Parts: sequence; structure tokens; C-alpha cells
Amino acid sequence: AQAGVVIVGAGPAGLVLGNLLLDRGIDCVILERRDRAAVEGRARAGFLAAHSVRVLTENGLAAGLLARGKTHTTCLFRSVRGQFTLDYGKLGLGEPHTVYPQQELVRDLIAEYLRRGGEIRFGAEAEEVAGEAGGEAAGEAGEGRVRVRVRGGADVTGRYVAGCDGHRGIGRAALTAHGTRTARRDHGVSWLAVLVAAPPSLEAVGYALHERGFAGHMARTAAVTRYYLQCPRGTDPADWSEDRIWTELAIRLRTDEFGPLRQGAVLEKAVVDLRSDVLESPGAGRLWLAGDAAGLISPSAAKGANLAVLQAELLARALEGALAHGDGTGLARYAADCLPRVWRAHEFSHWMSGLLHGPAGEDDEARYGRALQYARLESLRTSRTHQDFFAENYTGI
Ligand code: RFL
Repeated sequence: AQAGVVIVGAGPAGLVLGNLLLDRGIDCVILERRDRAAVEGRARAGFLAAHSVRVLTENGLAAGLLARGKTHTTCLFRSVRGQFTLDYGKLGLGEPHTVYPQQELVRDLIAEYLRRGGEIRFGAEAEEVAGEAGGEAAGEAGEGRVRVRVRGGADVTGRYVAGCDGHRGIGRAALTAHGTRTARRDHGVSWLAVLVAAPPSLEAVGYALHERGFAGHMARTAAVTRYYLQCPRGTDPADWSEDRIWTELAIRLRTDEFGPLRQGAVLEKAVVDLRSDVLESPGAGRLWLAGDAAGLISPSAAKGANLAVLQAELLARALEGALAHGDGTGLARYAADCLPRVWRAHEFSHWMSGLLHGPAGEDDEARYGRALQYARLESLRTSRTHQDFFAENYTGI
């Protein structure tokens, strides 16, 4: 089989890219190692930035999120000093978030991709990108082809390969094997990410700073809520019973002071280590990356899925230039187009991480670190300038 673009991975990045390519008359095939039910059932992100909603709307991919997504314009901070709400929809650029579970977006994107006549192979694990990956000048649109080996199946060849296969995928591995470097940071913090069958307990997103560690509340749907509990690195989710989760959430979210949480069965619990990295160049030759494959961003500011949409949009345009018009300048500029925006998101995400997580312990440095954390929170509570900065970066991409 031959395609214009072989897309590896059917997450938000690969599916947005596939839909945009089909819309531009470029044939593609998506290889996805999991089965369809697994991909459509994977609950992860929920917060879509205005930019993502714009891209999805302009490309006919937003019917579900416009019908069922919820607009959020406020978030709330709690700490030992009380609580306050930031009406970020009225600050900064005045942009809201749209809350729409990632798995529902993925479901919509798969349905639309198939409706557009696209081919997607579930259960097809790409093993290796062979041939010219990384070997040619960026963007060169010659007749060369690149081959993807599929475990237990026939090879698939195309003019380009888009690695949209997440941060442990083969796309990234192929580029780094050719010498592409990565900048990375381990934030040294982990979260127990819990999904519960209960309505949200707060109007908005809630961030709780606590000496026992951060706790977060994120609305998902009327019946499902996500909570986060900062936990030590290496924590086994099995150590967290439902009772322990609700007790700890109640302490950190200060329910004695601010009212109880709506409880429900725990649907999922997983530990996420907060790590970030960025490939210094998200592609070369015939292999180009988008989404987590090109860079992993810690979930502290909910940017990951939004960067995936941004990069898929930029890459679709660049690949269209190369394949439909023989013009490789878009591919040559892909890194320069996305990296500054990616780094802005990382900078803010890092800033958020510093706001949400204070150092543990009672030594001089830990107390200094926690005092800075509260000074940052106090500045956010009282300074309109700081609030505008926050809102612009919180909702922006
Ligand atoms: P994905 O979604 O990981 O999809 C990659 C796909 O590639 C497949 N794959 C392969 N297929 C074939 N052959 C191979 N060799 C393959 N290797 C992998 C995988 O099966 C998978 O289907 O990457 P993509 O498309 O780049 O999308 C990235 C986002 O999923 C991710 O950034 C977000 O979920 C991050 N994130 C959040 N982002 C937000 O913007 N807002 C949020 O509120 C938010 N909350 C979150 C999050 C991530 C979380 N976790 C689980 C880390 C909350 C959590 C808990």
C-alpha cells in the first residue's frame, strides 16, 4: 500500500492531521496499534483552548464539542489563606476554555475521518520507520518514499510519515537516533489522577495548595469529574483506596471550611509523573512529528492536547504545500512556526507547576520555597496585571 502520508497514531494529533489532509485532497493512512474501543475509551484531557476550538470549528470537526462541550471562564484557588476565584474569561484576551472529554473528541474525529473516506488500521503497530527518515534535507519534495514496518503485517509506504504516536513512539525514536536532541525537565512531582463517577463539586476548576501537597478538581461532564492528588514519586495507585482518596481530597480541598465534595465510584486511577520535554527539531526529511511525539508537556496547565491540535494544523499545511504544490518551505519552517508557541506553553506550564507545588519539609530552603509559592498566589489574587498575564497564558496557545 502507498499513501501520500502515513500517520502513525490515532490520538488527537494524528486524527486532526488526517482529517485536515483528507480535506485538502491528500490521501493518508493512519496506523494505530490499539483497537478502536481502547482508543475511544481513553479518558485524558478535557480542556480545549479557544485556539483549538477555532481550528476544529473551521475544519468541520467541532459539531460534538459545540453541542456537548461546556464553556468555562473561571477557576478557583484554595489555600490556608482562604479561597478566591479568577474570572479569566474577563481577563487577558477574554478567552474561555471548552470542556469536552478527550475520548469524545477522539470518537468524533474518527467518525469524521471515516466519513471523509480515510483509511485507519486499528491493531497495526508500527515497528520502524525505514528508508530516508531524517536522511534528506528538511522539506525536500522529491520522489523518494519512506517505509513503515508494521508488526505482523505488510509494510506501508508513503511520501511522508507523520509520527503522531505519543512520547514513547517510534517517530521520536527514529529522529533521536539521527541525532535530534531533546531539552527536558523532570518537575520532580507526581499526581494520582483519579476519574470519579460524580458530578463536579465546584463551579469551576479548583486548585488547592496544601502542606500535604496539591489537590485539583477538574469538571469533565455532568456525571464525571477528574481529581488530582500530588503524591510521592513511585506511588502505587493500588495503595489508594476509595476511602483514602476521598479523605485526602477532603483535607486538601478544605471541605470543613468550604463544603463537601460530591462523591461517587472511582472509575480510574493512575499516577502521572510531571515531566516535560521538547525535541529541538520536530522533523526532518520525510519524517515529521506532532503532539506528544514532538514534546511532552506536564499536565499542570492542561496544554498537551492543545499543542497537539496546533501542531497538526501547522503540519497539515506544510505537508499540503509539499505534496500538492511541490513547495517544501512549509516543512522547512515547521520547527520555527511551532517551537516558539510550544515554548510559551512550557514556560507557563512550568510557572503553574511552581504555583501549585511547594517543597516539602521544614528546612530553610523548603520554607523559603513555600513562602515564594504563597507570594505568587497572593500576587495572583491581588494584582490585575498578574491576573491578565495568567489569563492570557492559561487560555492561550
Ligand atoms: P496520544 O493521545 O498519546 O496518541 C498517540 C497514539 O499513538 C498510538 N501509538 C502507536 N500506533 C501505532 N504504532 C505505534 N508504534 C504506536 N505507538 C503509539 C497510541 O496507541 C495512541 O493512540 O498522543 P497525541 O495525539 O500527541 O495527543 C496528546 C494528548 O493525548 C496529551 O497531550 C493530553 O492527553 C495531555 N493531557 C491534557 N492535555 C490538555 O490539553 N488538557 C488537559 O486537560 C489534559 N489533561 C492530559 C491530561 C494527560 C494526562 N495523562 C494521562 C498523561 C490529563 C492526564 C491524566
